[in-house]
Amino acid sequence: MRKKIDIGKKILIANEEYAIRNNQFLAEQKKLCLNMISSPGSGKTTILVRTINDLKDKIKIGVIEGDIQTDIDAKRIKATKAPAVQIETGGSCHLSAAQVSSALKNLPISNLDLIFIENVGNLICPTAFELGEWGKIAVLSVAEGDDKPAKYPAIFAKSKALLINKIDLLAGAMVDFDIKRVKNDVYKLNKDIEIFQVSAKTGQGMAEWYNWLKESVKNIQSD
Ligand SMILES: Nc1nc2c(ncn2[C@@H]2O[C@H](COP(=O)(O)OP(=O)(O)OP(=O)(O)O)[C@@H](O)[C@H]2O)c(=O)[nH]1
Ligand SMILES: [Mg+2]
Ligand SMILES: [Zn+2]
Repeated sequence: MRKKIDIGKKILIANEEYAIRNNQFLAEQKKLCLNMISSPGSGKTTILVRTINDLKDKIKIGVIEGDIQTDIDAKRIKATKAPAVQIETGGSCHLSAAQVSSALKNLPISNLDLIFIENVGNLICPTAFELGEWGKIAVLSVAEGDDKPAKYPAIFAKSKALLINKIDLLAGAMVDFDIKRVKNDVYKLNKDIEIFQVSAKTGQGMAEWYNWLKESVKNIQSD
């Protein structure tokens, strides 16, 4: 009797083949590629816009923007003059490696050092779909609550770095958020993860994130 493979598994296997090809392509080209994942509104695009502007003279950044609908985020990126390619998923709550493969063809890869993929705002589903990236970056904003790593562990377990964003809101106890608890919970899931506390709005803490990006680009290029 033929073995039954459920449809979800088949989709993931097909995705994996594209992801491996993207990964090989990016490795050959010595380009750092980071897949940014968070809930809607944690600040992914705001972080990217600030990072692109602040690192303009040091790292050449391109962006693949994933959204269910609209090119609002791609326009925000293009306003910085960085190249951006929009993927409208038409309802799907994650990017697929096949979509990223076509988007990569529309970026001026040879002129870039670093390619960010802003995934669809969703803390769960994008975690399961490898895109061929070198690493995942999780973003958690302090307004979402400090229990999120405990409740949604997969993304924190798989990420190379975590940006705890909107720390400006902690001033004057605008929100309750125990950073120590978050760090403890995240390190329990992933002892190697880098954690940065930032405000993409004020720029606080962003320098450490930039140093890590510069170091990561250097490592890929000297590989
Ligand atoms: N106070 C504060 N607000 C921020 C910060 N970063 C982003 N925001 C605000 O949070 C809102 C959402 O930011 P976006 O950058 O659009 O978030 P996103 O994760 O890209 O959202 P989606 O693409 O829809 O998932 C905007 O109103 C930003 O101005 C921050 O560090 N502090
Ligand atoms: Mg966005
Ligand atoms: Zn999905």
